Amino acid sequence: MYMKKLKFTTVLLATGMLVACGGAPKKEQAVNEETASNRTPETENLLSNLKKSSSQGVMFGHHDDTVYGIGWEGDEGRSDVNSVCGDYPAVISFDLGELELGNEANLDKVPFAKIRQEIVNQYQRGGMVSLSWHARNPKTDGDAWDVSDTTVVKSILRGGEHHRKFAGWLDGVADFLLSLQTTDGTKVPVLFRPWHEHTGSWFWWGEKLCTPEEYKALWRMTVESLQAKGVDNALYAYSPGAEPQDTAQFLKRYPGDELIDVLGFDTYQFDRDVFLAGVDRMLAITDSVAQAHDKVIAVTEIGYEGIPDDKWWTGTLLPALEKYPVAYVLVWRNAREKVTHYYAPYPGQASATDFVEFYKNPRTLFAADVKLYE
Ligand code: BMA
Repeated sequence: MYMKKLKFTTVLLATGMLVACGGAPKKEQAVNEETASNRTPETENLLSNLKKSSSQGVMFGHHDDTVYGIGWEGDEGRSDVNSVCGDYPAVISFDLGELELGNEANLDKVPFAKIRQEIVNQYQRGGMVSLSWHARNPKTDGDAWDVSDTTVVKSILRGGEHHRKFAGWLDGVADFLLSLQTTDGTKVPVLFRPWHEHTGSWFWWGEKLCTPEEYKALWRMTVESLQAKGVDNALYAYSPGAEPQDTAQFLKRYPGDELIDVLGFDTYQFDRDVFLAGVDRMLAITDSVAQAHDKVIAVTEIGYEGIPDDKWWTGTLLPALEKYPVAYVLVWRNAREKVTHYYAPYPGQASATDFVEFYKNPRTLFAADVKLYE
C-alpha cells in the first residue's frame, strides 16, 4: 500500500510540475479549446496525461474487468483484479459489438446500460476506458470473424451498396459515445479502438479483405462521421496485430496523424521466446513511429490464456515492457462462460501471488495511481 501511495504522488507531482512550467491551467484550457475544438477539455487532458504518465510507469488494463469474472457476473463493484491486489485496473476496456444490431447487450452478453455505468465509474476513479468494436459483418450479416466475402469494406464506403446501413451503425456508436455522461453532464472521454488486428485476416476488415486505401477510407469515414454527430469525447487508437516486421509494414494501412492519437498492437503468448521477440520488435517499431508522429504508445491487447506460468507477470510481462514508454498494457477478459479463457488472475489462480508483486512494482500503475482528467 505504501508503495502505491508513493507512486500516486510521483504521477501527480510530475503533472503539477508540467502544468506549472506551462502556465496557469486556465490559459492551457483556452489554448486546447482553440486548437482542438473537436475534443472536450477532459479529453485533451486525457491525451496529455497519457503522454506524461508513460514516462512514469505503465498502466495496467483488463477487458470487461468490472462486469464479470471467474465465478461471478454483475456483482456491484467486483473485479477479479481488485480481489487479487486491492485496486482496479487503471484501464478497463469494453466491446461495442452488436450495438449495431440495436441489441440491449453486446456480443459477450454484457448489457450496454451496465457498460455505460461502468465507464462512468472508471472515469470517477480517474482511470481510463478503451472501447473495441467487434462489429457484425454488414454485408453477409455474419459476425466480425466472417471473412467469406472480400468486398465488405468496399460495400460500406460512400457509394457502396451497404453504405447507408453502415452509416446508421456509426450513428448508433456516436449516440452511445455521447450518452457517456456523469450526472452533472460531463462527457466521459474514451479511447475508441475499432478495426483492430487488421494486419491479420480474421476480421472482415483484415488485410486480405480490403486494400490499404479501402481500410484507410473506412477509418476516415468512421472518425469523420462520429465528429459530424458531435462526438468530442473520443481519442482513437490504431492497433494492428503483431505481424508487421518494420515501420513501413506498420504504417502501410495507417489512416493518418489527424485521425489517430494512440499507436499500439495486439499480441498473445503461445511460445515464450517467439512472444518475447515479437513484443520487442513491435515495441521498437511502435516507439519509433510514435516518436516521429508524436503519438502515445500502448500494448492494446496482450496476454497468456489461463496464465499457466505462475511468475508470468514479473518474469515475462514486466521485463518485456521495460525499455519503452508504454502508456498502458491491457489483458483480455476473464470469461465466465468459457472456463479456460481468462487472462487476469483471480483469488487462488496460480499467478495471483506474482500479480501482487507486479502490482507493487513502482513501474506499474493501477486506478488509484492515476488522475487522467485534471
Ligand atoms: C475474443 C474472445 C471471444 C469474444 C471476443 C470479443 O478474443 O474473447 O470469446 O467474444 O474476443 O470480446
